[in-house]
Amino acid sequence: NYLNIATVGHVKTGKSTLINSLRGLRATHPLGAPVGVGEVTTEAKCYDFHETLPNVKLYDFPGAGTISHPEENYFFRNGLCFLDVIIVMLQATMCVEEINLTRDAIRYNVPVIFVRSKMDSIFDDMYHDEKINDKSQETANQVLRELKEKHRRYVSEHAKDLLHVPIYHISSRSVYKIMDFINSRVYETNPEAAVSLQRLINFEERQFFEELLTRTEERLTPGGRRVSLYNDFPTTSRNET
Ligand SMILES: Nc1nc2c(ncn2[C@@H]2O[C@H](COP(=O)(O)OP(=O)(O)O)[C@@H](O)[C@H]2O)c(=O)[nH]1
Ligand SMILES: [Mg+2]
Repeated sequence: NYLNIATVGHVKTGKSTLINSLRGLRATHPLGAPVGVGEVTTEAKCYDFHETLPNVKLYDFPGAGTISHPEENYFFRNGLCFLDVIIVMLQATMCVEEINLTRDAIRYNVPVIFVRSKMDSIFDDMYHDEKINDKSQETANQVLRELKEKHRRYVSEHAKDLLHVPIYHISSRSVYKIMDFINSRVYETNPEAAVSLQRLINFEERQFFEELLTRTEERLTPGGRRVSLYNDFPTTSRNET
């Protein structure tokens, strides 16, 4: 009995990179998902998540087919019944495809999590465009609040029924650092190792993780114990968003 988590969304929204970063695998790793490639098939690829979660599988759904071609959306709809969590990767503005897809998923009773990735590069761009004066955690928190408010207003206006769907703004670069930390187990012998993680600009990686693992737990161990990956997750969050 497997728990199936899928990333879906337009091409280049960071779906494959998110899956790789959750697995702690670089794009060049033979078992990693190919990154930065135009997608031509409608076939989802399946990956193992983490050794402590052997029943959890990650599916990389290609953007083309699941999002752009209405007739091929049929394949996705058919696949929906075997998915347990869908991560819808958003761009700067949410399009009708993402809205329809999310409504489909909800209709099939599959929980959806919105994710906007690449926050590190969005943050960098804002700095270079002089929209922000520094790259501190406080400024990151302010940017997060503004983006979340913007998203809330947009959804209120265009898809009010989706207001309850959570959104997390993350950087897969940060997810890599966090997963490397967890997988190295360095913190068992060296508690100071967490300090370098504290210096990382946090977007909403921790909140995203918690959401993902809460969804995972609900399906894997209803009313049961917390999965071990969660316990290993270091407290890096300094943001109060
Ligand atoms: N800076 C930054 N780049 C990212 C991030 N996620 C993905 N990318 C880059 O965005 C491009 C597209 O990513 P990919 O995962 O292939 O997107 P996909 O088409 O949705 O699977 C690649 O060049 C990635 O290196 C991120 O969190 N931060
Ligand atoms: Mg991809």
